[in-house]
Amino acid sequence: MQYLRKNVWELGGDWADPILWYARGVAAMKARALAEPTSWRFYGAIHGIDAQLWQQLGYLSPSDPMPGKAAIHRFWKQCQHGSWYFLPWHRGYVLAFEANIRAAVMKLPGAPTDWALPYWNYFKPNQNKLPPAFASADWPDGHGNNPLFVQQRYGPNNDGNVYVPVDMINLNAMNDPDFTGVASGGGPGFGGVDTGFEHGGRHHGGIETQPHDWVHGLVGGSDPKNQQLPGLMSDPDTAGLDPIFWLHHANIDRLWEVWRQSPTTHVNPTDLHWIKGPGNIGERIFSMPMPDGNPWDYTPGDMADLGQLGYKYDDLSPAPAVVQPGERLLRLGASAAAAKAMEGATAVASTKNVELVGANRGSLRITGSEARTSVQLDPGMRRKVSASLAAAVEAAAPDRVFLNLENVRGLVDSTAFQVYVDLPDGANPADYPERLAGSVALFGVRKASLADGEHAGQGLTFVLEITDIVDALHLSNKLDVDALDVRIVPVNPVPEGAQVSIGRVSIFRQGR
Ligand SMILES: [Cu+2]
Repeated sequence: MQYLRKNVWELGGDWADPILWYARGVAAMKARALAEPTSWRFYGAIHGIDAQLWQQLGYLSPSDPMPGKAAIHRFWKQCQHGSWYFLPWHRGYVLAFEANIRAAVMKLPGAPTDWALPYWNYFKPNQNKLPPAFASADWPDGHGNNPLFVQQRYGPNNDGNVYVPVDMINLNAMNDPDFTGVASGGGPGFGGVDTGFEHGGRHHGGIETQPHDWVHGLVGGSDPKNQQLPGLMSDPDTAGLDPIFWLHHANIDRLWEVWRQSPTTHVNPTDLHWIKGPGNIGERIFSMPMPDGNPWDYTPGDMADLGQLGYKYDDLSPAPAVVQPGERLLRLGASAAAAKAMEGATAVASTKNVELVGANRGSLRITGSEARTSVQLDPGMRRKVSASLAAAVEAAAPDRVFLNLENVRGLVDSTAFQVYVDLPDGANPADYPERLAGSVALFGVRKASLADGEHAGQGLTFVLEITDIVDALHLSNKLDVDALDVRIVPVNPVPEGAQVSIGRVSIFRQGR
């Protein structure tokens, strides 16, 4: 049987059959005790669990019997973030969860045998609102206790109106030619940087930063009465408890397949270290509890080809492309043939020659509705970037340039901000969309800031490609400066108590 995952907004109604059956399956998993490996909360804990936070949010009571130690060690706290395992780990997690829901559904009278998880494509026009079945406290018959409803889902304005503001998310990562990123300041890659088992890694990959992290923070928000209490979706230790999590991750999973198929030069890592996964070097394996009571162990290699996994998506149309190097050449007046040649050139494996172009001085505290800093540019490096951009008109593709926000720390995961480069003094950022370097949501920042956490509180690092901005500055002769201004514009004012800071703001160049 091949299962078909469909768009949740195009099923034919707010409570179309696949959603109704999903709700019944969720209710069945929620009825099981925490200690049962196929229970709702056990599956949430596979992603992550913070006992104190779960208790504060009403998802754990001191009287809950816990699973055995072996089960906890095998299954809990597995989610892979800030890692090239982000995509394959989540693909297996969603597959196993879907199998458990389907098994629960098939025990009910009149159930379909081909139920598949719908996905939420917030990019499609008029589909950025939370699907209505998730927003209602009631079942379709008007009675309460709808298991898809979550109290702690606050939305982008922390007022309970849940939607994804479309101007805050993008698909830029779909144009990244490389799956694997560079941890030393260069491109984040479509899928993330080369790591071992990484439950909360520091460098978020391209598709992980945008739209993945953003949708988490925008949907979850935080409790308006206590901003340090996240909505479930905002924090990796609670995200798996929200039924919308699975539709968001089905969409991220779909985007991986869209990226892989178009263009055909996009390929998954062929590195054995990726294919065989962390278990192969003596680290934890990826393992999920299945409905028959047995664990299912998998490797990233097992997840690489959708055709082998027994399911597909109803829509894999390519994402709208942002400016490609070839278009840039046309813009500069090159011949169409030269531009065409350039399109192929992006597929060639890069040498990953990464160098620091400049950095700001000292740590930057983010409070209120704006923060500014200035990145000092090394004159020699600046000339190198300019020369590469100038030469690109006739020759090879130019350097790629990346803005790094290093060691971002804080206590509130729903914090999100937009990052602008070289805005004129006093300018309203909204008037300068061409200076928007990108946007960052701090999904996972609380854990990454704990001094006793896995990375000793070093925080998260985000990488935004600014090649186009630097290119435009170069073309208008504005790159010949000692420093570039960087302005941070939070979506909602950041309270002092959130303790958000950026350790260093830096710019790197990466040769093609
Ligand atoms: Cu996620």
